[in-house]
Amino acid sequence: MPENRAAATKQSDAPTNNPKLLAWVEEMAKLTQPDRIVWCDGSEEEKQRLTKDAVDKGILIPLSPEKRPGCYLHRSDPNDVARTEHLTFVCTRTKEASGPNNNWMDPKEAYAKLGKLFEGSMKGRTMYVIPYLMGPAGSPFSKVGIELTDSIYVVLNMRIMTRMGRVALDTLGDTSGDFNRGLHCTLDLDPEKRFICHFPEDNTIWSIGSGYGGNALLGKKCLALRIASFLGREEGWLAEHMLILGAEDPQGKKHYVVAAFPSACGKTNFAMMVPPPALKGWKITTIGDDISWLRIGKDGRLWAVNPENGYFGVAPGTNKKTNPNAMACVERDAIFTNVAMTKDGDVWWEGMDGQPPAELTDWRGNPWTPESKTPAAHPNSRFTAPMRNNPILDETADDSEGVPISAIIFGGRRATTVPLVMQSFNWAHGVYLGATMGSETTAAAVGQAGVVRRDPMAMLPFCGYDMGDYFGHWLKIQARLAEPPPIFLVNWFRKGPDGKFLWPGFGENMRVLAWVLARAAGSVGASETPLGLVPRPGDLDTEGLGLTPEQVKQATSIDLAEWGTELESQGELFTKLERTLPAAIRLERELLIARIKN
Ligand code: OXD
Ligand code: MN
Repeated sequence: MPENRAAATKQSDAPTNNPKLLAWVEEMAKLTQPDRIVWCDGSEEEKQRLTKDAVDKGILIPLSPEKRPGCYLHRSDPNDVARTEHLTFVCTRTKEASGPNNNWMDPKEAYAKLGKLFEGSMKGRTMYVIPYLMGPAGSPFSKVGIELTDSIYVVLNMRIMTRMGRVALDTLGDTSGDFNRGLHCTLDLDPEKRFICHFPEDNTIWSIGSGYGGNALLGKKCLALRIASFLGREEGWLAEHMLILGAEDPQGKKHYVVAAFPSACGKTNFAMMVPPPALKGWKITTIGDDISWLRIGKDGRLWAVNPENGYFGVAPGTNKKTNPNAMACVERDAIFTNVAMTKDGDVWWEGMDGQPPAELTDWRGNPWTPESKTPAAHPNSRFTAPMRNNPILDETADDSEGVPISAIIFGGRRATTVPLVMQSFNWAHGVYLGATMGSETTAAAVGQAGVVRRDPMAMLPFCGYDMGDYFGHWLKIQARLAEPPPIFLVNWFRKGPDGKFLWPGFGENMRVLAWVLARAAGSVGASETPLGLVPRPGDLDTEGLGLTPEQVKQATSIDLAEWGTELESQGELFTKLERTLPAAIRLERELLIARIKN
C-alpha cells in the first residue's frame, strides 16, 4: 500500500475516538483503497469547499445567483435516473426472512460478490465519511448511520436530507457500535455492476454502481425504510413510506395525519397542500413528505417522527398552482437533478408555470425546443431542498417525541374502481385496505410506467422483510394502541369515461382531509357500503369546487362489479404471500367477496 494511502487509513485526523467506528472505516478503506479519507463535519465551510470541487469537476453546474441563489444542477448518467428495484436485494440469512416481495441473495455470497467489485474501487478517489442522523437530534428514536462514499454529489445531498456531521458522532458517542454501516461507490455507473444490498441482521448496506438518490443516499430508502422496517419489527414500531402533515381546523385545533402513497403519487403535494378559498379556515403544515417512523406513545396513541431533514421531490408537474410551497422550497440552496436549464441559468421542467421557453438545454445537456420529441426534463427529475426552506414547516418538525396521529391514509393511483375516499370498518379492515392497495407504476423506478401493480401500503419496494409478516406486525400494533387511529383509502386519480380526472386534486384534497378528520373526531356520519364507509351526499364540502353533484357522485361511487374484479385480482398477491399471510387479512377478503356476491 503506498505511503499516503497507509497514512490516510490511519485516520489520525478522524473526529472520533470510537474504536468500533474507526475499525470499520479502516476495514472498508483497506477494501476500497481510496487515495484519501475525508471525514465530513456538516459545516458551511465544508459545503463551500465541496461545492467548489463539484463545480470544478463538472458534477454540479451553478445556476443563476439572481434567479436561484445557492442552487446547482446535476446531470446524471442517462443510465442512472431512477431506483433499480431488480438490482435491489435484502440479504437475510434465510431466504424466507426476506419474503417473496424482495430479491434475495445469501449474505455470504453478497459480501463476496460485491466485495470483489468494491476491491480497489476508490483507487484514485476520495472516500468521504458521512456521519448522519435519521430523526431529530436528541430523540430516543433517532438512528445513527455512517455512509462511506466516493461521490461529492451524495455528500452534498445527504447534507440536505439528513442531520449530518458532528451531531451524529455526538449521538453515537465514544464506544457504541450501534450505527448503520453504509458503503457506497459509484464505480463506473455500469448497470451490469450495480447492486443495492441490504443486510438487516448486520445493520449494513452495500450499494455500488449507481449515484441515483434512492440507490445512493443510503439514509433514505435503504436505512429509513428497508433496514428500519426490519428493526421496527424487532423493536415494536413501524417505518413507513408516509408523509406527515399538520392540519389546523377553523376552530384552531391541531390534528396530525400520516399518508402512504407510492412513489411519485403526490405525497409532497399533499404534505404541502394549500386549502382552497372555500376552506380557508384550515391551515396545513408539513412535518415530512416521504417517510414516517411510527411508535406507540406512553399515552397509547400512535406518534410519528420524520427521520429526514429535507425533500427529494419529483420536479415535473410542480408549479405555483399545484404546490406553491414546494416552489418556495427550491428558490434557494437546492440541488436539481436531471431538470432542463434555461438560457439565463434557471431551471425548467414539464408542468412548470407558463409556456415552455423557446430554447432550453435538456436534462442530457442537449439543445431543446418546444418542437423536440423528447421531454426537456427527465420524468423522474428531482429537487433536493432543505426542509427549513418550506414556508409551512410545522413548528414540531424537530420535536424528539414526534406528533400524535389522528388518522392514517392509504392511497394509490387508480384510473378506475377505487373511490375518492373510503373509511375502513376497523383497524384490521384498514390494514387489509392498505395491504391490498394497487397503484399504477411511475417513473420513480426503472421499468414500464402506468401498469397497475399491488403496492401494499406503498411499501412494496421498501419493506425489508417478508410482507406477510409485515401485515402481521401491523395487526399486532393494534393491541398496544389505546386509541387506534381510523384508517382511510383515497384515490385522487380516478378517471371518467372521457379519460379525464374526475377530481381536481392538489389543494382541493383538503375537502377530503376535512371529512377524514371529522370522521376521526366522530363529528360526521358516513354511509355504510359492503366495502367500507363513504361520505353521504352533502358530507363532503364541495362549495366553490365547480363540479356538479353528478361529477362528485362519479368520483365517490363504488361499483360492486368493478370491486368483484378487484377482489379477484388480489388473489395473486395472496397466493404469493400465502406462507405468512395472516388469517385476519385472508378472511377480510373472503368476507368482502361473500358480501359482494350477496
Ligand atoms: C422517492 C421514491 O424518491 O419513493 O421518495 O422513489
Ligand atoms: Mn418515496
